[in-house]
Amino acid sequence: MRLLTILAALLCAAPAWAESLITADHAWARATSASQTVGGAFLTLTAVGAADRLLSASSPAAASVELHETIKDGDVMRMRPVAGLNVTPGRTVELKPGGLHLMLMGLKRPLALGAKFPVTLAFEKSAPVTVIVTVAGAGAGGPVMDHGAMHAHTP
Ligand SMILES: [Cu+2]
Repeated sequence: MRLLTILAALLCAAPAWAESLITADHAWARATSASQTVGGAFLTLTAVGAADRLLSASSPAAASVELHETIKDGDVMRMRPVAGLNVTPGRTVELKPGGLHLMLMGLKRPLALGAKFPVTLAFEKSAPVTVIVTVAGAGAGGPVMDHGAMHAHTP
């Protein structure tokens, strides 16, 4: 699994738009089962010039894409949308399982291992950046997050 993740990262290190102030790479997602309608996607963001802010994302693979953070609420891991994500020069922002991530809502079809799809990131200042996301294994990069826990309440 770990190897797949590294492989996915290497394959996806495509350069972003030359004029963009933001570099996005190591984009990957987790494979989903046929019954899943949401999926997590992960990548790293680096500001080359001035500070910027990731405002939203979109993809033809899903009805919508939300920015999520994962919080620990007692013993329950929950996710909640965030309005935006600051990207500061010299500091790589890592979207990863159990932390910040892109949530693909309303998947048009399951994310199959090895499949690729584009995600376009919209920023406050920079031109939009499109990254190609490669689907890794369902358990890649950390424990599988229970999206059903999103609206869970601690007992
Ligand atoms: Cu999420």
